[in-house]
Amino acid sequence: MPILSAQPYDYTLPSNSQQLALVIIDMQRDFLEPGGFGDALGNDVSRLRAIVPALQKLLATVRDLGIAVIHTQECHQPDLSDCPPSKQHRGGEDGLKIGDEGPMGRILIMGEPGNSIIPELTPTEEETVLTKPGKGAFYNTPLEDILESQGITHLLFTGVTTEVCVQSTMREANDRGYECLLVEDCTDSYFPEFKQSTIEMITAQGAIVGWTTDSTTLIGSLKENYQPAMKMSSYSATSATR
Ligand code: C5J
Repeated sequence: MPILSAQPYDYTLPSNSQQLALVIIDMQRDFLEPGGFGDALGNDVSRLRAIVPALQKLLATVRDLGIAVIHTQECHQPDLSDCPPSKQHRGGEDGLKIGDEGPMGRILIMGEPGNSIIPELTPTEEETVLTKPGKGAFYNTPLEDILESQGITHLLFTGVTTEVCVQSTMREANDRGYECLLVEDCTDSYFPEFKQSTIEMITAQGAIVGWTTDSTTLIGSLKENYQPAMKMSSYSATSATR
């Protein structure tokens, strides 16, 4: 089994890359751009952009190797039927609430401009895009069925924000038996100290929730241990449809 240098100790990658998935949590305009949900809650959204180049490099490697990619988007139905009042009414007293009209459309509503994934990480047609009403990506979504049907056992976590949706999803995955690895320079928080605390909580007590590493180490190990996916030539792609 391929071994990856990680904290609190080495992480064992699966021997077959098809058992692995990159999970990109909520890299949507709502959290990274002014006028979205993150901004409405009073956060400095600009600091989250720093992870984009590292995440782009990791995504490119994962795509080359044919590893599964799952993008999530935190959002609600336009009629808010999947948004409990307890969630809708939270936030600062003056700021926009979920469902209110903002500069990028209705806040945190499915299909609105602010809800789209940032252009640098636009999903391909083969990748899974999962809309989720909760902070954790397993709550009220088909994620577990999707992973089970594809035989995925190991999850690489990235995205925002580290201590909210990323950590919630990683804990849900850990309880379901997945081997979870957080990529430290591909996740961030509006609060640097919360990111650091999350890393410490996850890796404490012998990886009680999972492992962490950095994208350079991960990319090196993925390239060393897995073969690039076979790309269909235009000739065979055409002939396959005949
Ligand atoms: C938050 C998230 N912070 N994606 N959502 O409300 O972390």
